[in-house]
Amino acid sequence: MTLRNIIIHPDPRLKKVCDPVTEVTPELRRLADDMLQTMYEAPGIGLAAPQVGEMARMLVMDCVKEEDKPPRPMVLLNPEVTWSSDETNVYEEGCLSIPEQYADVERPAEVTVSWMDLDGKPQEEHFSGLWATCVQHEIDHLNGKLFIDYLKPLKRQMITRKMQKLKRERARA
Ligand code: K1U
Ligand code: ZN
Repeated sequence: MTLRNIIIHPDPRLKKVCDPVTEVTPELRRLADDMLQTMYEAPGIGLAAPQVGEMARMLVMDCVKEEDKPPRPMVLLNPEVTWSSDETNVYEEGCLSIPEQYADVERPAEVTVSWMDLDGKPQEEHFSGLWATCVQHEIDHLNGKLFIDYLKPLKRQMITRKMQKLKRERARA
């Protein structure tokens, strides 16, 4: 397994709509392993393929926070929200592509998501709580959308400028 570099906003790859996965290849399985390892190491609770520069509709997540519970690594290919609740939830979101910036985002509190697994089989599951927030945040990444796109323009610009500064500093180091 290889740790992948996480792309930092602003970057055109984070604004693109990703391509559907048509075949589960050994390379795709390797990417899934790499993404899970990269997510756990960050640490994070989710990661979408475009965040590591791969423009495929694939995400990984594990929202188990309790240390006494077993981890639940999930890999979702071509995920789609098939139902969302009218009830909404506000969660202070972060993003591994926008380090150390957090903001409240309102989303449906519960969603049903269908996807293909790494065996090529269709799956469907109902998500609530942090899992629902995370899966929606990750599906947004596959559609070129970031959590800051839900914020007022001024706040979004402020965060973008901070990230431009961070990238300049990292390039110099
Ligand atoms: O997609 C990403 O950038 C990952 C992101 C997912 C996410 C966080 C919060 C709400 C929705 C989606 C992260 O994992 S940011 C890091 C984070 O939230 C976290 C890190 C360690 C422990 C617990 C949470
Ligand atoms: Zn993110």
